[in-house]
Amino acid sequence: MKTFILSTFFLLAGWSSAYGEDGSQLWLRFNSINTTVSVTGVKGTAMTELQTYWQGGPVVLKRQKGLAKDGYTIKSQSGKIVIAAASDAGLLYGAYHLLRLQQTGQSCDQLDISEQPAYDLRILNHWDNPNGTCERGFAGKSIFLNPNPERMKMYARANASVGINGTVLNNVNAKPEALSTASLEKAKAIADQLRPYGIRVYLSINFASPIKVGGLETADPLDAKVISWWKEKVNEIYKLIPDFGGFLVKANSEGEPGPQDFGRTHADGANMLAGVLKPHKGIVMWRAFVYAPQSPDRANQAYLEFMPLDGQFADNVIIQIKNGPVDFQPREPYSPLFTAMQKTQMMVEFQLTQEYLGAANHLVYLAPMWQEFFSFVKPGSLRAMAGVANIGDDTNWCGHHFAQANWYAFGRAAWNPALKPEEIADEWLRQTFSSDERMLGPVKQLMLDSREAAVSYMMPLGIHHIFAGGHHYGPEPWYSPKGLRADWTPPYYHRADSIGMGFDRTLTGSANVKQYPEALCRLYNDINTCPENLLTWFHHVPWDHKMKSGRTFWDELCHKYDDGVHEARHFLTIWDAMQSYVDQQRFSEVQRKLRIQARDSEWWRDACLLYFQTFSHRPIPQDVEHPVHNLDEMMKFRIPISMYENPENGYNK
Ligand code: GCW
Repeated sequence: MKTFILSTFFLLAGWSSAYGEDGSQLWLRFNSINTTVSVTGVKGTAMTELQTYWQGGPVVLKRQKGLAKDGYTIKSQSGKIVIAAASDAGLLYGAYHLLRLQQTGQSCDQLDISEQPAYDLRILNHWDNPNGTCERGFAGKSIFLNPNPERMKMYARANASVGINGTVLNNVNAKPEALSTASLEKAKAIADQLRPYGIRVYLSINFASPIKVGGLETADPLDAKVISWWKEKVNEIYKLIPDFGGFLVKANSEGEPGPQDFGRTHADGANMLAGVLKPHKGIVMWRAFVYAPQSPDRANQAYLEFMPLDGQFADNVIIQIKNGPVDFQPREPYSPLFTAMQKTQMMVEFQLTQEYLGAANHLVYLAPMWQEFFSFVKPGSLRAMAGVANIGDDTNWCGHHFAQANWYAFGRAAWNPALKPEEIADEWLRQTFSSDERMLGPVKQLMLDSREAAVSYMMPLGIHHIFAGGHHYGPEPWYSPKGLRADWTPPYYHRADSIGMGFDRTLTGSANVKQYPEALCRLYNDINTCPENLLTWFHHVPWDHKMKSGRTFWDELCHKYDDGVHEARHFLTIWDAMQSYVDQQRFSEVQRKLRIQARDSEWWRDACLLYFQTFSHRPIPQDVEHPVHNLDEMMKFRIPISMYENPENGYNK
């Protein structure tokens, strides 16, 4: 009885800042359940959600032909709110839109809304392994290991509430057993749970599956036996999961098998699978993340392998390209394939999990990075958007409460890439924390500044991939163990020497600039016009090169790193002042993380400046805070992998 009274009290009181919250409710922190509002019309998940959480006037859900797939309208009509859509999914998105208006405190009196998504396919990629580890995951184990029905439901609702309609259940480094009958049955169980929320499941496949699972001698995509093995496998999948979405494939990349092992091309491999999936309306998402140890410039490789195949891919193949040409670095130029390929369907892959951005310890809001990408790549030139999930079985799902914002923002941006990062942050904060302006203003600004700050304290001015070997958490610009392939070591990227630092990708260097449209090629090729935030990406910059600020490059570098540290500290100061507007539990958990971030930022600055100083031989300017660590100590220190992620993952690069 006592528990009942207490919990009723909490429900009535709503989520007051006096009580702890654990983040498990994400942005769906509705404080009333089973309202008595009339919701009539089409029955289904949209109706259930509204009946449970909507507190406004009567709602009618109706089907309407002629609206775009997944699109909806919401209109106020004679005292009622009418949500119309062509499909159940559209109605559900409309229902969540209405709930979002409620949760963000907007008026629902005179509604006249019409929405349709920019992309049909808005998809999460989980890098989850069969043993429950998540590659580059920082939020616990895989949620799919022992799917808990309540968690699955929450996962489905969270995705649907931001328009995500697909999920790849397993790692692109796919174990062949992903296609065993036992795992397919598991995938079916998950698909059944997600279907009512308009979410389809997809699988990553290992290209050598016909050998490893099927016992064949080859996986040559042109071999008749191989093709019929795939046909049978795909039939088996569709019997279990009739609306199965298709395959995601990492082939001939980082040691994964692929068509090139049999003298065939990416197009041969992708088209074979596409042919098998086609009768079931399935698709192939074929990744362009390829690079080779012998390549003089890793950034050139995807273009070199894929451009000759432009126009050769089947119509149900989409080439999935990471936003940048190297990896998910804090800042990269966009991958030149996006503007070069003209006759191929493409989708962008963003990384929500912060492999290269401080794992689940740093607050880095990613929407500004995606906005930057879309300022170069026209959203309309893409077919779809994929995000590498940052989700695990941690109570708060993402390890850091603010990492939830990246999951949220991904869905919103895949629905509408023109949404501004500040609008998305505003919505998310209001729903996840509160609409109190005293919190909203400063914390929104913090979020918006966070990515640039991380770039400053980690890798300003175009520096990239100077991460600690293996887990990529902290700085190790010196990391270069004997025998390790060069492109898995930072010196390959920073190339610091007595003259300067940076990777010469100009026409007289690796000629990477040539892969960009002519105007950009010219801009990037000239050290005096190249944007300074990409300077060492494209140029080997002399230490004394004069920057726009009037400083030398070396002095500018010192200032950038130091600015980053000051910003990270400032984030902590901002948050510390938020205690009265945020519940105690999340307040302290975020505070703890921001302290780590501030300390890590010093470590980044000190390690990088002291190390690069061994090449520049120049003093750290007087108006910059001087390092508090010693280089030799930092160089001796190996960051224990177990501090940041599951040690079972065991990376070597
Ligand atoms: O950035 C690298 C990661 C690998 C990852 C790979 C990829 C799944 O370090 O862990 O493997 O990218 O995207 O395939």
